[in-house]
Amino acid sequence: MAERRVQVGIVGAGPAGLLLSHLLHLAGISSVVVEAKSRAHIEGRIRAGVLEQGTVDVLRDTGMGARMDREGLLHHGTILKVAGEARRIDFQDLVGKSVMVYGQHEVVKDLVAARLEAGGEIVFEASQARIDGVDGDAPTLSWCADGARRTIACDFVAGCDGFHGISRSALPADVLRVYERVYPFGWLGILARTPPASEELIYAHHDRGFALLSMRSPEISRLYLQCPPDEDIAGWTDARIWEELQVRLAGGEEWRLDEGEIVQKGVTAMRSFVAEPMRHGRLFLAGDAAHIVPPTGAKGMNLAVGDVRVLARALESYYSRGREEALAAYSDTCLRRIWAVQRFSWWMTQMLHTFDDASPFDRRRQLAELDYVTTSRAAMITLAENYVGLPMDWGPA
Ligand code: RFL
Ligand code: PHB
Repeated sequence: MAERRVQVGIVGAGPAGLLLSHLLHLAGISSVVVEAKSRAHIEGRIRAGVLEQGTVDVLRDTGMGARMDREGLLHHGTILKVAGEARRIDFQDLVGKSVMVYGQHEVVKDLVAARLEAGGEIVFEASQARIDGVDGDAPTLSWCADGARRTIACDFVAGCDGFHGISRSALPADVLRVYERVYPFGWLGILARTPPASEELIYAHHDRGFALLSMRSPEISRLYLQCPPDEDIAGWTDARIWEELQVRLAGGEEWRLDEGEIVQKGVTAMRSFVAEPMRHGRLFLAGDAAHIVPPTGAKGMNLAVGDVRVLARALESYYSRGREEALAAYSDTCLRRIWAVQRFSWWMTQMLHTFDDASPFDRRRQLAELDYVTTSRAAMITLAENYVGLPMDWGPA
C-alpha cells in the first residue's frame, strides 16, 4: 500500500529529473525525486559542458542563473579545424545567439541546492525503483531504502532515469518503437588541470581521427579523442594522450597545447537512439531515458531540458485549468524537436569523424563537406542555428 500521495513521482536526479521537479515546484505542483546514486556521485559526474541559449534562458528565468552567469563562459563562436587550418563559425554574426560553457554537474549542483532549500524531496541511494499501474489512474512509484520498500501513489510518473534506467521498460513491448544507430567509434575524454589552449571550442577533423578541445573553467581543460568504441583506457598513458591531442588538434600549426595533470579519463561509446512514444498512460519519459545523441553536437543535456519544459507546461495546464491536450500532445511535441536535433548530431558526427570503411570517394566528399560548411555563409548559418539551439517550441508556426 502507498504510504502517501504526491502529484508527480520522478525517477532520476539528472538534469531532466531535477529541473522538472524545480519547474513543477514553481507551478505549485508537488513531486518527489527518487535517485539510485548518492548526492556526491551525481554532483561529481563529469558530462556535458555546452548549454544552448534556450537552456540558459530557462535556467535564468527560473532563478537558476546566478552562479552560471558568474562562472560560466559565454561563447560567441566555435572553431572547426581541418588539416591544421582553423576556420571560425561566428554564432553572433550568423544567428545573433551564443552558447554557455558551464558543466552539467554544476547545473546539477545548483538544482539540488535549490530543491533542498525550497523543502523539495530528493531520495538519494534508492535501490530497485519500480513503477506500477501506469495504464490505470493510480500509478505508484516504489523503491528500497534502509532494507524496506517504500511506495508512493502518484497522479503521474516521470521517467528521467537516463539511458540505463528502468522507466523505458515500463512501456509494453508492443507499444515501444526503437530507432538506433551505433557508431564504430567512441570518445576518450579527459579532464586536465591546464588552461584551455583556445578561448573557443575546437572541433578538429584529422586523418588520425576527430579531436575536441573544450573546457570547464579558465584553469580546467576538457579534451576528447576519437577512439575504438571498446577501447581499453589502460592502453592510454597520460603521455600518449597528450601526444595524440597535440597531433590532431595542432594539425601542423605552430600552436601547442599546454599539458597538465590529467585528473579524470574515460571512454564513452557513441550512439543515436530514440524510443517512441514518450508517453504511455500516466508515464512520461524525458531526457536520456527516451533518446541519446552522439556528443558531437553537444545536445544531450539540452534535449533533456527541452523535454521537461514541455512536460512541466503540460502538467501546469492540467492542474491549473483541467486541460489534457498538452499532456496528450507531449510525445509528438517533443519528438519533432528531438528528431531535428538527432539529424544535426548525426550530421556533425559523420562530418567530423574518420570512418575505417570510408572509400576514397567518401573521403573526398567528406573533405568537400567540411570545406563547404566553413566557406559558405548559408552553410555556416545552418550549423550555427542548430548549434546554439533550435527554438524550444520548434515546429510549424
Ligand atoms: P542522466 O543525467 O543520465 O540522469 C539520470 C539519472 O537517473 C538515475 N537513475 C536511477 N535512479 C533511480 N532508479 C533507477 N533505476 C535509476 N537508473 C538511473 C541516474 O543515476 C542519474 O542520476 O539523464 P538526463 O537527466 O536525461 O540528462 C541527460 C544528460 O546527462 C546527457 O544527455 C548529457 O550528459 C549528454 N552529453 C552532453 N549533452 C549536452 O547537452 N552537451 C554536451 O556537451 C554533452 N557532452 C554528454 C557529453 C554525455 C557524455 N557522456 C559521458 C555520456 C559528453 C559526454 C562524454
Ligand atoms: C564538453 O565540454 O564536454 C563537450 C563540449 C562539446 C561537445 C561535447 C562535449 O560537443
